[in-house]
Amino acid sequence: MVPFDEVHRKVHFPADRRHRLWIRPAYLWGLLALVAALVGAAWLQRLLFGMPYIPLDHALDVGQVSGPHGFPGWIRWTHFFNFLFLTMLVRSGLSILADHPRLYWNDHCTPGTEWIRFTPLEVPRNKRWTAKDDARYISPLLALPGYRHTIGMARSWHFLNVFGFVLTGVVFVIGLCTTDQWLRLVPTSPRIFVEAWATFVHYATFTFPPEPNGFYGYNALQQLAYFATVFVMAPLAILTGLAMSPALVNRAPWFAKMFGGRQAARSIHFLTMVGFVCFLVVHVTLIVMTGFIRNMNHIVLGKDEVTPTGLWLGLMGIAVVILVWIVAHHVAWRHPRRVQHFTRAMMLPVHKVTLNRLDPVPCAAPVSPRFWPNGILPVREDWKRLKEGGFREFRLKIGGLVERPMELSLDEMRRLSHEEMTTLHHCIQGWSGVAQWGGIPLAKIIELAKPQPEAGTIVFYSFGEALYGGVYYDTQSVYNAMKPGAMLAYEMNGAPLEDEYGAPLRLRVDNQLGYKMVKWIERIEFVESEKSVGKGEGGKNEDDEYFDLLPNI
Ligand SMILES: Nc1nc2c(c(=O)[nH]1)N[C@H]1C(S)=C(S)[C@@H](COP(=O)(O)O)O[C@H]1N2
Ligand SMILES: [Mo]
Repeated sequence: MVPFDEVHRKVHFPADRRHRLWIRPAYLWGLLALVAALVGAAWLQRLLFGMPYIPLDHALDVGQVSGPHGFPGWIRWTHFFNFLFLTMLVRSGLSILADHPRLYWNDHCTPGTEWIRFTPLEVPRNKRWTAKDDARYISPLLALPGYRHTIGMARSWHFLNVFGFVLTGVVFVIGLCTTDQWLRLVPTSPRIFVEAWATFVHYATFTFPPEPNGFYGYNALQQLAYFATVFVMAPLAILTGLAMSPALVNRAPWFAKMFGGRQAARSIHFLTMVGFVCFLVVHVTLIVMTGFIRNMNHIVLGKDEVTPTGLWLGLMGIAVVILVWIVAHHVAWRHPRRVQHFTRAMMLPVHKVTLNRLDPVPCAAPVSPRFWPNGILPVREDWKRLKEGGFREFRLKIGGLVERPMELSLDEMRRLSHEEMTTLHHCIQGWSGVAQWGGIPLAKIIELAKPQPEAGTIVFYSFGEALYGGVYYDTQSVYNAMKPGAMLAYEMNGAPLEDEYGAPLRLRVDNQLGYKMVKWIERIEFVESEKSVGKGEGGKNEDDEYFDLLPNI
């Protein structure tokens, strides 16, 4: 159960819960102009040339059909599960979006460059404003699990449903390809575009086109819409989802570039969601308006009849989906640890054989003009004293299961080994940024300290506190610490690390998300496994916010 004490209430249920949608005016006008142009053209055509003719092909000759028709069981079930998983993805996605309520086309996420934002606030320039400060409240009626900064649980539900969504899609496409049902979706003649436009002219001028019986065939616009959701939007949603993975993007920057970059991928991921929701609204409206009872029998029972059974069963199906939303909401708030562990059991093995094997390569982009900060500056007296002395007195303590425990000053580290790497930082909240980091490779620390064979995990303890109090810490497997670019950084963009960004020392491991990269490091400790530290989940965010142990995505 998430404790809803004063600190949690402040984070999850803040006083400022205003919603506001702002879209760059040029985009809004562009969209309006596009819609006006299409509808205007439709009216013009109708007024000047009359309503365009739509050929009534075999689809209308009910009962005399030789081609594909009907809705076999695999279509009816995948249709149901698709509705379930898609709505769960949308709802959990909205919680994720609210955690960084801005979308950009540039990977620097420079405040003011967003094209859309879901917050009334502009980023203040005169005070420290972290990404956590920027997170917005979203109603749990809309989002899963809703409230503010619940991204740990939101991601759990999102990823669990990805498994279901992808599996459903695979079953559906295999079904299509192994029967003649694909002919109902895939356009086989360019004539379809002409007919689709003719159909659009009907709708846009408030006239129903001649309606084929959906049991036997679709109208051209309908077919194109179905084709686009299955073969364009769904793959695009999956690929842009992957293009937000630090492990993948920092190994193969071209993957994100295909979509215009990591943030463009995030924007497109959002737009596919908008596409799915628009589709859902239009789809349901037309289902209701073009023979609701018959249509429900088609998709629920697979029968072309006009009896109420399909409608009732269908409404029950919808009720089941809504029940799943409600149960998921309660499970997220009451049993977050179980959800976290279940998600880990599903994801970790997959990550270990896929994304986690990828090694980061340097990023070619220029450094970001303004890198979003996160976290709470240390308030400890010893850190403040060290800071006053320019961190000359700072000694990094390295201990635990090592043959050679040691203390190192910044100068000593610099002399031991210095490496530089420019990387794209990915925060779990959604923003990214490019910076050049300079520091000592973790591989060098491991070589010097000589961990004992049983030491599998390195713990990094911060001088700073975490969101809900207590020392901020996180862990790395020794395996990951040996990767290229894994370093203790004391420089950022060629200058000593500023306080805000983790002075005197911070971690960089750019195949993972930002929360793993502890700032203001005080000491590091080699242990057998993360289970012996804190609540045993692998880090302060993993303990308190139900984040993943291995966030390669
Ligand atoms: N000590 C400490 N380290 C921390 C955090 C924190 O809250 N405390 N936040 C993490 C998160 S969520 C991110 S995204 C990065 C942000 O690094 P930046 O402030 O340099 O952008 O630091 C990570 N390291
Ligand atoms: Mo983060």
